[in-house]
Amino acid sequence: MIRVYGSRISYYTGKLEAYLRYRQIDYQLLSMVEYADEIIAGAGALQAPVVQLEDGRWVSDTTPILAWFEAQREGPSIYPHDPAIRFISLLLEDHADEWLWRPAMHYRWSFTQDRQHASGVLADELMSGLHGPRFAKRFVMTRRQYNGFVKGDGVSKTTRGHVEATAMRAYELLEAILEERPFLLGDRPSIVDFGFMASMFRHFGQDPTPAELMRQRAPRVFAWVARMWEPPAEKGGQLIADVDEPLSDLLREACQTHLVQLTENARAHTAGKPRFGQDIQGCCYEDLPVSRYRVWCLEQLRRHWQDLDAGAQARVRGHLVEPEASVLWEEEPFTNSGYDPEGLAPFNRAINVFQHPLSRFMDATSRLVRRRRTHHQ
Ligand SMILES: N[C@@H](CCC(=O)N[C@@H](CS)C(=O)NCC(=O)O)C(=O)O
Repeated sequence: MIRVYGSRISYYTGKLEAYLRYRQIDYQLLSMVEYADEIIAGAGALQAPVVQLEDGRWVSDTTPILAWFEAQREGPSIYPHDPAIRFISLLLEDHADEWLWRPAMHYRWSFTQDRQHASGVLADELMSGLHGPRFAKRFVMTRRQYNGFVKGDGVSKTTRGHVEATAMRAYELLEAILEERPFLLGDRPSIVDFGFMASMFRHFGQDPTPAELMRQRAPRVFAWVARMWEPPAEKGGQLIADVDEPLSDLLREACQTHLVQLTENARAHTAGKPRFGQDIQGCCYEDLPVSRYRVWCLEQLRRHWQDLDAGAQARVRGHLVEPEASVLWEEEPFTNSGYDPEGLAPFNRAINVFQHPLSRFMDATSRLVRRRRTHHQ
C-alpha cells in the first residue's frame, strides 16, 4: 500500500486523496511530524502531501504526482485527449491549485469558528506529542497560519473584500458549469475537477463559514464535492470537445487573476526581490512573498504551450484574455526558477511554495516531537 504523509484537513492532501479514491489505489494516511526525518531525506521538504510508493521511492507535488500516476495506466485518462482542451485543463488546474490558496487560508484563519476548528485539528495532528496545554498549541498554530498565509500573503483591509469575492466568484463560476454537466469537463472527472477539489473540499466545503456560503450559494458545487469523493465506479463518459460559455468565463477569471499573479511573481523573482505587489481586477495587493515554486509553475505552463501546434494554440488563444495571457507565449521575459532543471518531477527534491521562515516551523515542531518521544523511550 502506498504511504501518504499529510493532514486530514490539508488542501493538497484532499486533492490527492480524491484522485487515489477515484483510481481505487489503496493508501495509508500518515502523520508528517512523526516521519519528518524520513520525508526530508526522501522527498526534500516537509509539505502535505508527500508520498512513498510501494517500491520505496518518494514523490512530491500533486501536479506531477497525478500526471505520473496517469502515465502508468491505460484507458481513458483524466487529461483530455484533445491538445487544446488538455492545455486549458492544465491552466485551470494551476489556477485552482495556486490562486484559490489565499482565499482558502483567509476563510480558515480569519474567522473565529473556522480557526477554532482548524487549529484544534492541526494541534492534535501535529503537536500532540508535545508538552503543554492544547489551547496554547492551538494559539501557536493559529498565529503561525494567520501570520504566514493570510496577513503574510497580502490579505489586508484593502484586499479582504476582493479575496472573499474571489472565492464567491469561484462558487458562481463552478455552479454555472455544473448546471451543464456532472463534472467540470464532462461526464467523468478530469484533472480540472481534481484541481478544484483542493480548495473546494478540505477548505471551502468543510470550514464552517465558507461551507455555509457554499450550501446557500452553490448547492451544485456542494453536491459535486461529495460526488468527487465517491465518484461512480464506472469510469466511462465523454469529456467536452470544445469550450462553452461557462468554461470560457472560468478561463477569463484565471487569466485576470492567476496569470497576473504568476507574471508579477516571476518579474519580482527576476529582479531578485523577496516581496512584490500586484493589481488584480483593480485591487491592489502589496507585500506578497515571492514564490520560486510558482516561477516553475509558469515555466511548466509555457512549456505546455510550446508543445501545442499552431492550430491548437489559435484555438486556445480564442478563449484567453490578452494581454494577461500573453505571458504564456511571449519571448522568455524572466530568469529561470532553477527548480527541477532535469525534469525529474515528481521524483525531484521538493521545495515549499513559500520559503519564508515559517516553513521552518514544521521542521522545528517535528524535531521537538521526536526528541520528546526518544526521551520517553
Ligand atoms: N505544490 C504542492 C504544494 C503542497 C503544499 O504547499 N502543501 C501545504 C499544505 S496543504 C503545505 O504543506 N505547506 C507547508 C507549510 O504549511 O509549512 C502540491 O501540489 O502538493
